[in-house]
Amino acid sequence: MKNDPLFDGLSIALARNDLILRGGFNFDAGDIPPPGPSGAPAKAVLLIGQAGRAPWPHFEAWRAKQPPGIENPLDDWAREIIGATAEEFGARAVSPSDQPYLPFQQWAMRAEGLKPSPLGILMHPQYGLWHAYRGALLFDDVLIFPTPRQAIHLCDSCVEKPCLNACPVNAFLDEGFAHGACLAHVRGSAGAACRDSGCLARNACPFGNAFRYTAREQAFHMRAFMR
Ligand code: B12
Ligand code: SF4
Ligand code: SF4
Repeated sequence: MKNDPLFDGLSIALARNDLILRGGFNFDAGDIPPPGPSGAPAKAVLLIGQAGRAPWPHFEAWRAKQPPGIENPLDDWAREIIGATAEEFGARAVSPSDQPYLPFQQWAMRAEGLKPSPLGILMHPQYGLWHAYRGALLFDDVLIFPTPRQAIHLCDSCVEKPCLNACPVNAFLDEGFAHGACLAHVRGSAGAACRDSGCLARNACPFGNAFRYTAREQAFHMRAFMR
């Protein structure tokens, strides 16, 4: 996406906060797209997110200037930055926390050819499990995207799957994530390791080490999850 002036401009604007473009696509006839900036169904979506811990210091600097007690500071920070970027580039911004929830992971699978790990988090060939989506831009016009490629799915060649042996309550079941069992453990007296430095299963994955979030950032996400 590097050669297109729109994508270049967006990348430069987002780089001020170490956020990155995470690919996109034009909606097709089988989709029910959310509204674009005009209010008519959007024609294209472009995902914005983070690879590893890079945006965290920007967020912390922003947060230090806010009044205490904000309920969802990371969402507010991302909405502020991505909202301003949308305005500058004629798009409508949406957030992964907007309700009803938008299908961010399905969009990401289409945009970047990623597949889910056994944990539910999408596996990235370079970032491993250490990446997230902070927003998306919806456009009224179709955009020209590079031909999408299926990314290498590292979980396919990971024989021992250490992620599946690391959770003290075996929260990763064939039926899906055992949210209640995880929550009870993380909130309980035995859950200090998950609480203080992040999900043991996510941390057991050997890939994307250079992108691993700091313990402080992981504890922040865990506190939000525990509420
Ligand atoms: C609700 C939600 C949850 C619920 C899931 C409840 C449930 N059983 O559905 C709970 C609270 C359990 C959850 C937890 C986590 N989540 Co969550 N969650 C969401 C949210 C806000 C909505 C999901 C949804 O319903 N979407 C609507 C449907 C229609 O869209 P979809 O693309 O088809 O949804 C897919 C996901 O729901 C996925 N899924 C279903 N169950 C679970 C459970 C987990 C743990 C994950 C990661 C995915 C997942 O399967 C769907 C099919 O592809 C999304 C953001 C979003 N808008 O999608 C983030 C999102 C899926 N979560 C994310 C993450 C990282 C997590 C956590 C790992 C960390 C965290 N943020 O706390 C934790 C896991 C807790 C832990 N022990 O570490 C990321 C995943 C990023 C990635 N790299 O893939 C997302 C995309 C948010 C983001 N900002 O990037 N989450
Ligand atoms: S430990 Fe293996 S199976 Fe689990 S997420 Fe990492 S690569 Fe995938
Ligand atoms: S946070 Fe802890 S209890 Fe929850 S899924 Fe991860 S390892 Fe299991």
